Amino acid sequence: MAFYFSEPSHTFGEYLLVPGYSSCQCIPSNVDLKTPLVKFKRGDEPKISMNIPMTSAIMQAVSNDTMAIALAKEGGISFIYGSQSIKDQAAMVQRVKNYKSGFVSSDSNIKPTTTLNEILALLKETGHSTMAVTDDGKPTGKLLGIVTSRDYRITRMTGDEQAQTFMTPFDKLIYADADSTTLPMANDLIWQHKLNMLPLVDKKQRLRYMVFRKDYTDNKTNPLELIDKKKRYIVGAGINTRDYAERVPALLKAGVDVLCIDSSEGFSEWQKITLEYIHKNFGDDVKVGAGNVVDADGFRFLAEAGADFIKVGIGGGSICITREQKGIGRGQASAVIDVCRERDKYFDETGVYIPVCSDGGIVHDYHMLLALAMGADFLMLGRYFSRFDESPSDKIRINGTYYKEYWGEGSNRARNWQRYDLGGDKKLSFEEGVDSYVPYAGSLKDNVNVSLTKIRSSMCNCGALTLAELREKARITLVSETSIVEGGSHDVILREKFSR
Ligand code: MZP
Repeated sequence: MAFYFSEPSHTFGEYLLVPGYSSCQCIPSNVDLKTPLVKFKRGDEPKISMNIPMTSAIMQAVSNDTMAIALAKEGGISFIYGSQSIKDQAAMVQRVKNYKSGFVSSDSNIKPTTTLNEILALLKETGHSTMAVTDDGKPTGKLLGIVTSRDYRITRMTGDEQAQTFMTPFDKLIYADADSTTLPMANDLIWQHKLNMLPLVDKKQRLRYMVFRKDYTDNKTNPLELIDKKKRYIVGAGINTRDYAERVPALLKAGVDVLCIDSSEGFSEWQKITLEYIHKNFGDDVKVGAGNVVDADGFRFLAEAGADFIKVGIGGGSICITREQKGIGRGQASAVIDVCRERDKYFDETGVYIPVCSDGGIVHDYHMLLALAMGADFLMLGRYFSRFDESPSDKIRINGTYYKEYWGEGSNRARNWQRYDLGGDKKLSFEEGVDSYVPYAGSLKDNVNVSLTKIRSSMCNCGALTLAELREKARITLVSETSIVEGGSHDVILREKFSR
């Protein structure tokens, strides 16, 4: 006979936090949102932690290199989507790793013979307006000059002009020696000469690095930015259980920091095989998350298979119709509570802490707080990030209001069959996701700051200054339908109704 769960399946909107005692120390500026990303033994430090508990979803409409850079600046991690060619995904990872380290390897390079039209096409592709002109067009070729938008005037040129005719030539550039110049020295030169970028060359005039003024400013304005030992942004990437033998080495070569198996359902032998292959062939230093699961058994299975973090959530995503199509899934809150209980049990038994990620179904900012209070170490968000400037999708104006496009990986548009494949015929047989619009919301930085301000404030109401304290101290209640009505404004006539 089938197993019946004793509790109905609940989601975040059905719960509230009841405030606890807060001391005078409980002020938002004292709250630390640092959280582990990958598993660690009791007493050890995890190899990767995040400064805020947010990751962006492994989706075409959400996580490209632009999103990854913006989120890492705020302290979180993007997982670059895997439903693209290995080459394209690795190139995105590489762009994030090259973006900034103080010393950046040049990734927009041209030859002296490159035409203005080709330069404009490259600018559109990379978004980088500063291009190094090297003899062979390679990042480490002999530096002959620099082209920036100040060097050309599109309206007065035909587009066929070659870079060598309008670039700022090497003998007019301020540059520095790559071997002896430190980052503070480079920044001093930038300020002294009012430069936007300082090239660093070796004794043979070969380009080694570039140092950008804006990176210096970023450093000052992004105190939580998430960087590796070489001061490069940390970035993740999604993989699947089919082409990992080729995809994983390409992503590692591009410098990826962490991987995550992207699958709609993770309690499967495919995930075990994938995890074992990666750890056997590339070593335990390569960190791989797995999922998605929705109960204790699923967690235990992936923990024993070697997952470095475990992702929770089936059918709760805003664009997801899996529950309607297949009758599979579980309310996101119930799933998180069950899995986190098992995570704690596993930690007690083995001394190994495996972080849990709550993936999908976050509608309001307070849902993030609930997921964290219920035990999630961090969140994965799709709809939330898709609304921002930095997401890859188009911004569209409909009836005077701006929207961004947002589509599921299981939609016909994404056709990510690998995410849903159970050993079938290598195609998406039916849709599990929709193609939609979401209201455009502006910049990632502004929105993330508002959401985190709310989280910090509510944590103080619960008397918690860290996420571990929140998990311990949180007092959570289910709410009745009428008390949900009570929670919004009610029994008043909003002034905006009269001003229409
Ligand atoms: P949300 O933040 O938009 O509510 O949910 C994002 C999550 O939905 C993703 O991280 C992924 O786990 C899941 N997802 C992505 N595509 C689909 C689909 O097409 C989906 N069904 O369910």
